[in-house]
Amino acid sequence: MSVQANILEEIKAYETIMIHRHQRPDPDAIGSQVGLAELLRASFPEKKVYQVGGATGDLGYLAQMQEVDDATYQGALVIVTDTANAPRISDERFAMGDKLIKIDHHPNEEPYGDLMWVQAAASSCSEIIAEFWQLFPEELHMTKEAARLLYAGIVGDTGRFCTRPLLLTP
Ligand SMILES: [Mn+2]
Repeated sequence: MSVQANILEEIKAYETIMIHRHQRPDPDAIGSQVGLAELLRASFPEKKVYQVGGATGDLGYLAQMQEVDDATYQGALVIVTDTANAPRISDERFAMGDKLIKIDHHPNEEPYGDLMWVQAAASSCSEIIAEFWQLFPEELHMTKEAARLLYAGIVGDTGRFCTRPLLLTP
């Protein structure tokens, strides 16, 4: 089974899914994190999916984080996007889940997690999440909001030329 299929199987197996990203987020961190969260909410409405991490500051127009208590991590699947090494993950409670998955596009020099999908050739982690959807079009449902977030992440990491307010303000 491919790692992508494996990740989808794990997502299906868990009732609660916590999604983290790196500290001091950029558009790709939030785009990949919340883009994946929106994709999973649309595809598996019976599951509880949370986006977790510190405040998003001037990127608040992209998305807000959710407040969760420690108990939420009990028996949960934790997915971390766009984060090369564990010390950089925003909110150290990522380690409190039942299983940990790393999805990233930085060189995999500091691996972590039970499962890893690392594709260093990808422009952005948001591109990898978009590819995840493309691999399983029967099971994963894209939404306008997920597309907006993934687009912001892809543009943010692909060209630092971005005139952010013009391109991305909804
Ligand atoms: Mn990135």
